[in-house]
Amino acid sequence: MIESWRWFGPEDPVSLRDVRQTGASGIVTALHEIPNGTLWPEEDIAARRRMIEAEGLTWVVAESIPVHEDIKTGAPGWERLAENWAETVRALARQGVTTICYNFMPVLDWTRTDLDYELADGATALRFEFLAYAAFDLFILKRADAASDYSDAEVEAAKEWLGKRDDAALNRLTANIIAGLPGAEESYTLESFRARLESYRDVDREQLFRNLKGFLDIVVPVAEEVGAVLAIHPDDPPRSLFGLPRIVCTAEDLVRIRDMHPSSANGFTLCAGSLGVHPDNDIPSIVELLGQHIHFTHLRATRREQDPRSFHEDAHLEGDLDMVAIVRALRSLERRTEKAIPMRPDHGHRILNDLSGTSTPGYPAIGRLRGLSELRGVTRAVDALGF
Ligand code: DNO
Repeated sequence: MIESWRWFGPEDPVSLRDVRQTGASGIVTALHEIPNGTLWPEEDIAARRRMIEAEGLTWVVAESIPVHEDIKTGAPGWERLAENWAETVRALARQGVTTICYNFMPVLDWTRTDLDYELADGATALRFEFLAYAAFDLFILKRADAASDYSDAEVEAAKEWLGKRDDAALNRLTANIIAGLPGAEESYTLESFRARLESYRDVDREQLFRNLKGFLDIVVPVAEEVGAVLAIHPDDPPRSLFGLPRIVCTAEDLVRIRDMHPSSANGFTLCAGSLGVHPDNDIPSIVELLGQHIHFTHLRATRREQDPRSFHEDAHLEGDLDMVAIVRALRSLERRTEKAIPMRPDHGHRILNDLSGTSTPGYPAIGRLRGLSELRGVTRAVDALGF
């Protein structure tokens, strides 16, 4: 595995020098400043690559080239946006960046209700609390069809949850959900969020699958031609939110996407934390199932709570996942394919000096370093013991 680190660009409070000190060698980044749907100029890609190389690091994955909403809804003109996306793949490949992460989540990228959920030891974690989400949906967003998604008891519980929060807490909840978490690239007000949801009125799961297929028909041949590989990221969390369809949630979904284009350029990001929230997802067997279509991995663990629709992010080797089994499956895949997969420790708790400094939600330096070190240890042990 190529030990890698997500870096949000020159504004990231964790510098490239810091990254180097973690022992990681790969950088995962994007030109976050470029609006969705716009071609990334090759000279900007080259400048970013030089900046990374000047620190002795290598840009190993572009995460993400955002997929414009019009491609996901199939709005008029979506083909041109997909062609732009493919042109960005060409430009990245010419600059030596050939692994491309993206997602196909409608409207929102990854979603959490709490970015500073305090754990027993004083560290903080990211959390998705079902009742907070329901309270936002029903009483803050006031989504038209929301009530039909909840039982009477859930509506009551959400109301009670809301009643115990002050304005500051509710504003924070709203911002966490719609203002855009790091890497999400889109940010909404309540008004623009409602309008976006409306644009999916005629897009159900089947239509979204068709729209993904249309997109892949344009971009996979280009990736093949330039020697790049595409790695779709699973939906996080892996279930429908706000009545929107989500199609990258289960092993069945992943196989369906793989079968749209059998070429290995049509591939996946194995995000253990996202897939792990769904109780049916057995991640080591997903690694077997997708095999050479896995081009990138995000390793982190989640823990489902008493209400299993709620979860928080646990330490990298804890939670509901068997991380040792996941690492073993990935190492065995790498041996079979003779290809090293870039891996980044995904997210991390805020611990130690993270708690007093500024950090990007989910991406503190020390919490991630703890994750990386633990994963490095597991990997070395798996190799040394010949598991
Ligand atoms: C969250 C990330 C997501 C992910 C994108 C991939 O931390 O895993 O932002 O990068 O969804 O396109």
